[in-house]
Amino acid sequence: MRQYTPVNFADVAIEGSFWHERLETVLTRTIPSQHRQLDEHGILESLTIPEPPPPLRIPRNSHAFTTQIFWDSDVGKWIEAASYALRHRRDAGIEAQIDAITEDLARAQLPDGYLNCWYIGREIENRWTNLRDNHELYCAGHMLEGAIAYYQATGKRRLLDVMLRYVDHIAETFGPDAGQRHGYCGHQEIEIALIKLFAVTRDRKHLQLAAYFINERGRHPPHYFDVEAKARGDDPAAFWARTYEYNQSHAPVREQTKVVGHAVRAMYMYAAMADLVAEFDDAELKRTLETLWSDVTTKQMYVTGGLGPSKHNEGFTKYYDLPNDTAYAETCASVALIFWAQRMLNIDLDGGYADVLERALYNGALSGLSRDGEHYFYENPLASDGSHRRWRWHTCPCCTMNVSRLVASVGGYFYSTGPDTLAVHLYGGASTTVSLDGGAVSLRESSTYPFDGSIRIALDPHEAMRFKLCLRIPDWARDVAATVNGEAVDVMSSTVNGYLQITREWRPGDVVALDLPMPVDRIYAHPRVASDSGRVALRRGPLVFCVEGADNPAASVPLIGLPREARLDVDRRPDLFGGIVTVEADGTVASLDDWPDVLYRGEPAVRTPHRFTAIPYYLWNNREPGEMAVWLPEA
Ligand code: FUB
Ligand code: ZN
Repeated sequence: MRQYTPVNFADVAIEGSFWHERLETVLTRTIPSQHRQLDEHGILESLTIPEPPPPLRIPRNSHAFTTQIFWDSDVGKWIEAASYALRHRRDAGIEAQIDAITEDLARAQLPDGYLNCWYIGREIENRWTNLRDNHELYCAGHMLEGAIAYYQATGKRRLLDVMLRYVDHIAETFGPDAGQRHGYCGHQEIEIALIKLFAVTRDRKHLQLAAYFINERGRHPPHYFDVEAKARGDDPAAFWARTYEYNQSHAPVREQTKVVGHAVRAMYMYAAMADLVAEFDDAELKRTLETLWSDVTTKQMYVTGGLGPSKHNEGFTKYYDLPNDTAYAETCASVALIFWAQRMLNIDLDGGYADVLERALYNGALSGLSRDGEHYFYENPLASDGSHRRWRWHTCPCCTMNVSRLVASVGGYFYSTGPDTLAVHLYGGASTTVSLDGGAVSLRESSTYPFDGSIRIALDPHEAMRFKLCLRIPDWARDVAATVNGEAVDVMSSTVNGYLQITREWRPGDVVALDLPMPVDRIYAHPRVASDSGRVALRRGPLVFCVEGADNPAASVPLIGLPREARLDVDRRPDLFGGIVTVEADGTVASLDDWPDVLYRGEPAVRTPHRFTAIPYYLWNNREPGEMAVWLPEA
C-alpha cells in the first residue's frame, strides 16, 4: 500500500545553511557531549552489571518508579544518533565507544539471549513481570534501533547479532501460542524497531512479531496488564495512571478513535501502525490512523506541533485543552509525531501530513535543542515567566537523543520516490541522486529556506527522461509561482493533494524555480481553545514566532499586545544566531502607570504604542533567561 519510499538521509547532502549548521552542531558537539553525559551519570557503567549493584542514582518516585529502569534505551538511542553521525563521516573515536558498549552488552547477555541491564543487574527473577511500567521491550526496541543503525553505518554486525539473539528470545517469549506470554509493552517502541529489523533481515518473523504486539494490544478480557499485575500480587486497580488509556491499551488499536494518554507512546504506536498499513496493505488500519490523525491535528495539537498539554500523564487531556505556560509538549512527542507523519505521507503522498511534519520539525521538535547543541528542553511551553530554562542533562534524558537522532538524519525527510515520481517534501538546500524506473536523476535544491521561499531546483537525469516531479506546496503558502526553464507553470491547476505535479521529459540542466512568498501571517486558534482566546500568534513560512524578553527589554512580555491592524515588518538579522529573520511589529504595551494598587477596576489598562521584536520560537532561551510568549493579546 505504501507507494512512496523516503530517500535515505545518507543519500541526501545537506548544503543549505540552516540545516547544515544544526547538523554540524549535532555531529561535533551534541553526540560527543551526550556520550560524556551517559558516562558521567553512570549509565554506561550500568551496562557492565556492577556487582554489587550501586545505589540508585535516580531515587524512586511516589509510585516506587525510577527512570533509571530504562537507561538501556538512552544508550540505544545514543548509538542510533551516533551511527547516523557516522554516516556523515566515519569517526574512529565514536566507533570505539560503540564497540566498547557492544562488548559490555555481549558480556551482560544471558545464555538464553535475554538482555536488559537493569533486570540482569538488579532483579533478574522479576524479568517480564511488569510490562506495563518497566519498559523492558521499550529498551529492547531502542537498543535494536541503535544496533541496526550501527550495522548500516559501518557494516559491523556484532551488536546486531547480539540484538538478534535477544529478539529471538523475545519472539519465543511473546506470541499467541500456549506457553507464550500474550503481552506487549506499556511503552510502545519495539514495534517500530522490529519493522526496521525486518527491512534489514527480510525475516517475516520480525514483522509478524511487530504485528502481534500491535494487534494484541488492548484485547481483553482479561487485560494483559491486569493478568500480570495479579500474578505479581498487585491490585490492577491500583495502577497509578488509573486508566489504560495512558498507554493506549484501553481498547484494541483498530477500535481507537481518539488520541489519548501518554503522547510519545501514542505517536510511536501510530508510527508502527502506519508501517504495518504499508507492509500488509491494511486498509482498515489505515482508516483507523486517518481518524486518529484528524483527531489529534484538529483538536489537540499546539501551533508549534507540540503534543500533550499535561505533565500528569505526559500527554493528552481533553479537546482544545492547550494551555501555554504549563504546556508539557515534550520534545520526544513532536519528534515522534514527525515519525508518524512521515510514514503516513509515504503511503499516498498527501501534503497534509508533510505540513504537520514540517510544523513539528521547525518548531516543537527543534526547540528541544539549544543553539550550542549541549542544552535541551524536555517541555516546550508556549509562554514562560522566565523560569523555564534549558538544562544540560535530565533524570529522564529521553528527549536529548531523540532530537539528536532526528537532526542527524534530517536529510531523510526531504525526498521520496514512487512509481515514476520524485517528490520533494522539504526545502532548505539539499541534493540527492535517486533511481527511478528510467534511470538515475540528480537533484540539487538551493534556497535559504526557512527564511526565504525562493527555491531553485536543478535536475540532472543521466539522459532525457520522463517522470513526475512533485513539489510540496505548504499549507501556509499563497500566491505561489513556479517556472520550468523560465516558463511559467500553472500552479493552481497542477497542484494535487498539496503537491505541484510536473510531468514531462526532463533533460540534464533543467531548472525549476518555485517561489513561496513568506509574508508574516497572523494565526488564530479555534474559539474553544480558551488559552488563546483574544490572542494572535505570528508565523512566517514554516516558522512560528515568539516574543522574548532578550529582544524586548523595555517591556514585560505578558504586557505586550498586537492590535489587529498593526504593521508587521520582516528584518534580516545577520548579527543574530548566525543570521535569522525577525518580525518587527507596531505593537502596544499595557501601561501600569495609571493602574492603582488594586487587582480589579472598571476600565481596562491604557495601552501605549510599543514596537517589538519576535524571533523564531525554536530559538528561544538561548540567551539570558527571560519571559516569552507565542500567543499575544490582540490589543
Ligand atoms: O518513558 C520513557 C520516556 O520517558 C517517555 O517516552 C517520555 O515521555 C519519558 O517519560
Ligand atoms: Zn522525551
